[in-house]
Amino acid sequence: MAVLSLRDLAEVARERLDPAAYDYFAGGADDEVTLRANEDAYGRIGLVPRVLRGIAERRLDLAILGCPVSLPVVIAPTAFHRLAHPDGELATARAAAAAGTVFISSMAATTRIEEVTETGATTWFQLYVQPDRGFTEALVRRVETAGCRALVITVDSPVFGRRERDLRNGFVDLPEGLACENLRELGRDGTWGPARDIEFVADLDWSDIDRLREMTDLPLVLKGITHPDDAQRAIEHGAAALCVSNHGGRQLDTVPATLDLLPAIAHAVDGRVPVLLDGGIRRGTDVVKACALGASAVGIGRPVLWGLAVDGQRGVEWVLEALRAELDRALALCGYASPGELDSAVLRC
Ligand code: FNR
Ligand code: LAC
Repeated sequence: MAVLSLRDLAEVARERLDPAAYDYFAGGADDEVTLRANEDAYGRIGLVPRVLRGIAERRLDLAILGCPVSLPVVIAPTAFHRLAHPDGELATARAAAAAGTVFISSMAATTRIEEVTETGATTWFQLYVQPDRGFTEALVRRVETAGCRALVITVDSPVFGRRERDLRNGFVDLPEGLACENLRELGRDGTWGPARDIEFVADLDWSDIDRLREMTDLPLVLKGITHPDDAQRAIEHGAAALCVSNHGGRQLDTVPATLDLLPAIAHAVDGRVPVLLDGGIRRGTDVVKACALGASAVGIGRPVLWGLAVDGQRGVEWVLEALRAELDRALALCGYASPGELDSAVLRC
């Protein structure tokens, strides 16, 4: 099959991957209502182009939290890249560097953060605050030293979502030989100890964000904001950016599509900090719609895993270049010169 789109690529990845790994990557929580809603939301909004504007060239580049990116698409944090391809997060990071965008490493990465940043990719680190506060602080120091440029705190996971595909497949842990490499501690003898399990912390509250704010000078991105009041509080507690996310439909099911949540959050934020969005981005026109509703940039999760599964670094580069070409074409057809110029005038809801 000729692979022309991100959706084609997902089909090929499904054929290549072990079925349980595929389901872990593809699946969502409970009835997967949110999982479907994220993608479907883009089909419900129309684009109304403007004509004869003489836009010969488009500019897709911008800076987010001081990090230059060549397009408004970053790599959302996803776990276990070595389950998709032996090169794992190294391949993803190299693809991000080649395309000129940010790689957000998951705390549940199967490659140490130090090896990821050595690729030269602009890297942000996604953190699940752990109940062992000493461990959390040591990890923050580690990612600072490794050269990460921002800390992305995932706040939508006080407990773990229930993924019935995984329960059915008996997918409860990583296969032999793979581990969450950022959850090891360096022993006195200079060797890395065993990897801990990630714990989900139900008593996390805003004071934990304050503590992190005091702990580090890295910009904090709060990921998993869905309510405008929480967006407001996040800014009051020092967030440098927000990510509107429902975790790709993997945590609380029936949360609305992120595209539908975005306008109220953009309104509450009122330009004070950049707003990112992830969930269901599969086309350049999706990026146009998210930017028109107030996102500075979007994150992609599963498409990166499909690119990795099909062709490692080259597969991820293909995903980013396909989105770049689609976004550029969509902007030209809409009559806009850059994503930053888009507003709701281009939409028909
Ligand atoms: C995720 N996501 C995620 N988020 C996070 O903060 N830490 C993590 O470790 C993971 N792990 C993870 C694994 C897999 C397999 C998926 C699919 C997702 C959520 C991710 O960052 C993002 O919010 C969604 O993936 C965005 O939706 P799309 O692009 O996959 O539709
Ligand atoms: C997931 C976790 C690891 O969504 O965030 O699978």
